[in-house]
Amino acid sequence: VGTDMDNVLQYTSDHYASPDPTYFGKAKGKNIIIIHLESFQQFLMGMKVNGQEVTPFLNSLYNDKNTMSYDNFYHEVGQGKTSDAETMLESGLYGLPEGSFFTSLGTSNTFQAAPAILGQKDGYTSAVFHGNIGSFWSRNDVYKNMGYNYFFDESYFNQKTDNASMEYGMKDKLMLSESAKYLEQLQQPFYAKFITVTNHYPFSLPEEDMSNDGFTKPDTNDNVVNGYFETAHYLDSSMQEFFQYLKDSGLYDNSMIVLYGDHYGLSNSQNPDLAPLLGYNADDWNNFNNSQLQRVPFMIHMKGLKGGVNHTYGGEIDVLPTILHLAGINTKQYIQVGTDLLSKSHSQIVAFRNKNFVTPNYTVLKNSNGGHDVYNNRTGELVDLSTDPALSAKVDKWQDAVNQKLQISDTVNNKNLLRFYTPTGFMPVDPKQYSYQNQIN
Ligand code: GP9
Ligand code: MN
Repeated sequence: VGTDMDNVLQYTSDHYASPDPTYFGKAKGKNIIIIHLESFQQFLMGMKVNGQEVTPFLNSLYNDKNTMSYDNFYHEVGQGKTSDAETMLESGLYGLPEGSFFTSLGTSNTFQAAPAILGQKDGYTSAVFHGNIGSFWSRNDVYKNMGYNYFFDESYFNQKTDNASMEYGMKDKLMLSESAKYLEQLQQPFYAKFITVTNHYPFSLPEEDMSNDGFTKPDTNDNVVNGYFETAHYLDSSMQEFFQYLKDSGLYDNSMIVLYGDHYGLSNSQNPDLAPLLGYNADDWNNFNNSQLQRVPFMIHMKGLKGGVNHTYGGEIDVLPTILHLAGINTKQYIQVGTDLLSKSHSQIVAFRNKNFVTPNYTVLKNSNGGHDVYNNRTGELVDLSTDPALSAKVDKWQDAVNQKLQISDTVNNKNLLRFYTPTGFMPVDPKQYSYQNQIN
């Protein structure tokens, strides 16, 4: 164990990316609101269907002068889907190559995660809002290990009428509007996460929740593809309502709001039906195109923040150091394998959970012959590595870096190594301190 931990510490110290002083502490003491946009992919941004924008509010936010938006930000989840995305954002470590880290190890492992770090370093109160039952993905155990003060699950919400919920929980608009009464009572500054769910497979929005703004879904051969645009449109409108609430309540003025898409909504098998809507011929659709659709939105919005669309390559593993640095918290001593997206030394090699990866110029995907295919991002063409030994050597070097990063993370998680390492000034989290039982209803 000694050597394992030594290797991990060596790795994080070698790969540490120091914060850019322009951004460090920009959001110091602000509330931090994380909005988890379920199954929301980047291609939706700015897209029109039947002449109408799918996500008009999020589009305006994306282009807002106070939003830092990313257009080369990738999801990096495996089978753990939502829970993997949460794992990365909260802990700075990946989910597992198989299964869900939340349900297998997250219930017992030691964490040094966002709620505890922000709570201990800067007095943040932390809370999660989610309209599903608390045991889904073992959240009610995992959040205690992360040091979340509150978890407002389905039992905290009153709207239990027949049509208030769908398969994975309460409809977003109902969950978000009813969260207000709890959010307003949280001691500030708070770190609050809202996990939306209506834009979830199979993307079938009930008639009564459809907008009356004339939006009509596309008409492809696949109903799941068509429905995706309708539920995304609903999610967009629920975000508009939520932002309006934040403004009306005054919380907006002292909050940094972070939005991200957790993972794909449409799977590779559905992408050929989606292709024509994106301007592609379904017959030409290939694995490179699939990998491009792993992009999800990442936006940081705050009054006074200098916005713009940032083309830096990165992924979900990079969010925690980015946010902590904005909050003015040093990350050097924490075991996090991503790097601050705003740092001059941020690594732009984006590792997918299956060891495929993307760099600003190339996309490298395992092929069925046990080797890998290298695509040129700009042209989408396959690169012939046999004619370019220099590039071939680089690809091998990048692949080693990707493998190492995932392996370091897996070692920490599989061996529960954080129980042997407590950063100076950090107090281990005692999950017994937290109870999420609802005593209100
Ligand atoms: C359910 C939700 C969905 O509570 O967060 O998880 P997913 O199926 O996307 O992993
Ligand atoms: Mn999800």
